[in-house]
This record gives sequence, structure tokens and C-alpha cells, in this order.
Amino acid sequence: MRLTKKVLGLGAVALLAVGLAACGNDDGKAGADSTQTVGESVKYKITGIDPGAGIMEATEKAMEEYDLTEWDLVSGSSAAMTAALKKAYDKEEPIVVTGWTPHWKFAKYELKYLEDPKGAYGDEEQIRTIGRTGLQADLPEAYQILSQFKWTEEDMGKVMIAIQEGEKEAVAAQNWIDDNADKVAEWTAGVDKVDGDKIKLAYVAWDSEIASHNVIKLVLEEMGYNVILTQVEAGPLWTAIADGSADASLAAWLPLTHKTYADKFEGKFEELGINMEGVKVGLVVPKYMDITSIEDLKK
Ligand code: PBE
Repeated sequence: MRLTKKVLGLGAVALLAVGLAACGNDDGKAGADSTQTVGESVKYKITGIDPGAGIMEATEKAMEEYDLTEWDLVSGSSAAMTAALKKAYDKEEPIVVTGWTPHWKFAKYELKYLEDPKGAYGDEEQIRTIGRTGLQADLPEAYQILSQFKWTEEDMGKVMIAIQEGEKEAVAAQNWIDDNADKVAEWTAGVDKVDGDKIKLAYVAWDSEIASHNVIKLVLEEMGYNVILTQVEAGPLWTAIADGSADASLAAWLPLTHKTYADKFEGKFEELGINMEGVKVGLVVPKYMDITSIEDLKK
């Protein structure tokens, strides 16, 4: 449709507009103006999240690889991104966001990942548990529980959605634990209770990590720990694990999303295991948008 605008004179565009309206383009969908490119319709803006998130770095790289020179990646927060998504979605307006799975937004809205033929966002990602060096010697019971902690997208989804629907984080986590005693028993298998030992867990305010850290906090408390949850940005989180000011985190997305952090702090942290398989990051749009690939952003 961009082509018609370029090839035809203004008068012809005006005439054509009447025809387009008759073709069902007047369905009230703001932003569905078919004379616009996707870029024009979203003002060449990708709605991002916190600047330290791995997905922001991956998106900057993707923008280079796909030659999206006119586009801007706008940083904000996970909560601001979902607010912008809701606002656009409610009006059926176009929007491009940095998205990841697991996330409640896929349950709430009809969304799709843009295909990534150049593999800018990597293949399958995992969420891994990391700890400071010396954790095993200092807090062996916690180390074992954290190493045994793993769950599924469905498990996390239940906690995330409950929180999103207004449940208090701790209540959503406790409800999940009550319903999943068998899984919790696997994480704590073979571990003796402790007597009030202190453990500091660091996480970032990403919906996925809010869910996981609230669950493990209660599990560790049940095992006798005094758990301090600290919410930080991604950079400070990795620094805290590396310098030992935090003990552990469930928030390491690897091999790609947090590669820069993992490389930077190599040898200064320990991987305790994979806590979730098959997670994903990329660019996400509502299904009503008529594009399928990141390459379509160039058109
Ligand atoms: N995320 C969620 C994070 C990891 C977890 C995809 C927003 C990031 O991009 O760093």
C-alpha cells in the first residue's frame, strides 16, 4: 500500500481513500490505515523495558541486523510495557513490544512473536539459577534446594496470572505451593531444616522473576531460612552475585539473554542449574497486526 501512495498523485490517493474505506478499512480500528507502513503506524517505536534487561541489548542488535535504522527502542519498565500493550490492545492499535515467555500477557491477549529468520534472539533459552562463589560451603541446605528447584511454564503461569489479577505476591506464591506439595517436596528432598540462617536473594521486577522468587522465598522460609528478597536492576543483580553481596538468584536467562553479564562475571559466580527450559524472548505484536516477521518492520 505504501507503493500506491508513492506512485499515485495526491488526488489519486484521495480518491483511493474512498475505495479503501469501502473495502472495509473503516472498521474503527485506529492505526489500521493501510496507506501506512508498520513503522509509520507505530512511529518507528519498539516499546522496551528496563535498560539493563538482556532483551534490550538483544533488540539493539536485532535492529542493527535487520537494518531498522529509522526505529527507536524506547526503554521503560516491564510494568510500563504491559500498560502500553494494554492501552494499544484495547483500541486495536498497532504496537511492537519486547516480549518474553513465560509471561501472563500471552494468556490475557492474543499475541504473536515476530519471526526472527536471522536468529537475533537466539534459539531456545533457559532460566538458570546462579549463586555467589562459596554459597555451597556457607549455606549447603539452601544451595541444595536452589539446585533442585525447577518448574514449568505452566507452574509459573499460575502464580504470574494470579498476581496480575490482583492477588498479593506472597498469597499467590503460597497458593501455588499448597497446590503443588509434590513439586516442593522434590526441591527440598534430602535437605535438613536450618535454624534461621540468613539468605539474600536478588531479582529484577520482571513478572516471571517476581513469581519465581516469591515461591522460592516461601519454600526456603519453610525450611527454616530467614530470606531477604531484594529487587534490583539486572546489572546490579549480577554485580551483587559476583561480589557476594547477594547469595543467589533464579533470574539468569541464558545462553543468550544474559550472555554479556555471564561473560563479564565469568568465574565470579556459580551456576546451580536450570530452573526452566524452553523459554523465549523476542519482538511481540498483537495478532491483529498484519505482519509476521521482524523483516516486515523494514517495509
Ligand atoms: N526478560 C525476562 C529478562 C529476562 C527475564 C526477558 C525481560 C531480560 O530480558 O533480561
